[in-house]
Amino acid sequence: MPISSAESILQDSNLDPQLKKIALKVFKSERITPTEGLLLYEKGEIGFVGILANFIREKKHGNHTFFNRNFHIEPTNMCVFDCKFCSYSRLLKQKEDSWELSEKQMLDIVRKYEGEPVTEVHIVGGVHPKLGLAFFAGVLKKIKEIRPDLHIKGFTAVELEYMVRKAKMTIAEGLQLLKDHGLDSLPGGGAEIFDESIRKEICDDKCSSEEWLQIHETAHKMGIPSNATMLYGHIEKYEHRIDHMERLRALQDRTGGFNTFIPLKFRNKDNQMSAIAESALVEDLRNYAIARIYLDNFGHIKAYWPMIGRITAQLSLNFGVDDLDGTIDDTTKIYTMAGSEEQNPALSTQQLVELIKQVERHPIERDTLYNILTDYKEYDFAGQNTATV
Ligand code: V47
Ligand code: SF4
Repeated sequence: MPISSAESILQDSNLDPQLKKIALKVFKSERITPTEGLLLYEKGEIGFVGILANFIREKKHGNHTFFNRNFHIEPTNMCVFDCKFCSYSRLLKQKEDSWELSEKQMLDIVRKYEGEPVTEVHIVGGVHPKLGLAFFAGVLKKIKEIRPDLHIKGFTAVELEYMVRKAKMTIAEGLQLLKDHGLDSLPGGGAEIFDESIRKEICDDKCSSEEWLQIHETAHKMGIPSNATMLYGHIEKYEHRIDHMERLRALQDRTGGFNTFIPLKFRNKDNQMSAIAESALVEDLRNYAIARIYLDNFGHIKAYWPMIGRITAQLSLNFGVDDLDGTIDDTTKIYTMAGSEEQNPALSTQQLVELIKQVERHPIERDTLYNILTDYKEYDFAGQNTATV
């Protein structure tokens, strides 16, 4: 960020003194408190929080904007749980449109990418009453036989808690089994909002906040890194978002095992919370920014472009976001069914790179663990690469 933006904040005599104090802390790389986080939500205008978040983002990553080449496998949309915000689950609701992939169908998806430079498969779906731990361990092993180079990011804490409980194992035993069969990291889903009273309203029957945090802590201690999400823009209040991020920040202090934080904007199509209006773009950008400011110990903030759309994704890069997930194809349905901007999310690497360059950021292909694979600043798609790392 140009120094002048930071200076202009500090020299602004009309700025609320409490906000100025927060700005000073941010410029000195000091951690803000929960009360200060709440103040940012309540009083921090978009331009103000944007300058602070961009300062942190550029201090950590300069202009680099990360993405990876991944694909999704969604084994099923049948789910034993009944989250009120979910437009996807089909077991407890109507049964039409339901699917359940066989092992062969999942492996065929992996084979489809033979010879393609994808580096990650993201496996996540509904919590099926019968597809259990042993089944999925077998699938992971076979995926690795086909593509030993592929990083498997699979199963939310919600899926894990259910399958491990059904297998009568401890979380550590279940995770070890999956790790031995090829699981490399956990996605961030299922976190929703940790506040117990809100969780009770929106997803009462699935794993508790405490269980979600414990599963991630156990995974981190076993050398399995993970992501964290927050579902926002429904019935929660700002204080619940701060409480959510506070619990994540505390866990990250203990383990350092989170790769990235992904705010997920509630989408209201075809679910039991459809009467709730979706959050405005300004709120989405403020939320990215405040997350970047609050989660000082998280390396990365991800905007999941298939859900928020390409234009908001571009804007988010000035509000603390440094990662746009990947060049996923149209195999992910959880958001398209909930009314996301992108009805058939697919972007080629070239399109994603151009999207990032259009807003004068520097595209970097990463692997799941944020190792740099290719620098696209000077990349020539028609000829050869002129600047690989
Ligand atoms: O936990 C469900 C969310 C999550 C809706 O780790 C909804 O890289 C908005 O976790 N409106 C699953 N959100 C997806 C997920 C994820 C996505 C992308 C990247 C990663 C990662 C993880 O989807 C659920 C829930 O919070 N969700 N319904 C909805 N109506
Ligand atoms: Fe099931 Fe996940 Fe939908 Fe909840 S959000 S009903 S756990 S698929």
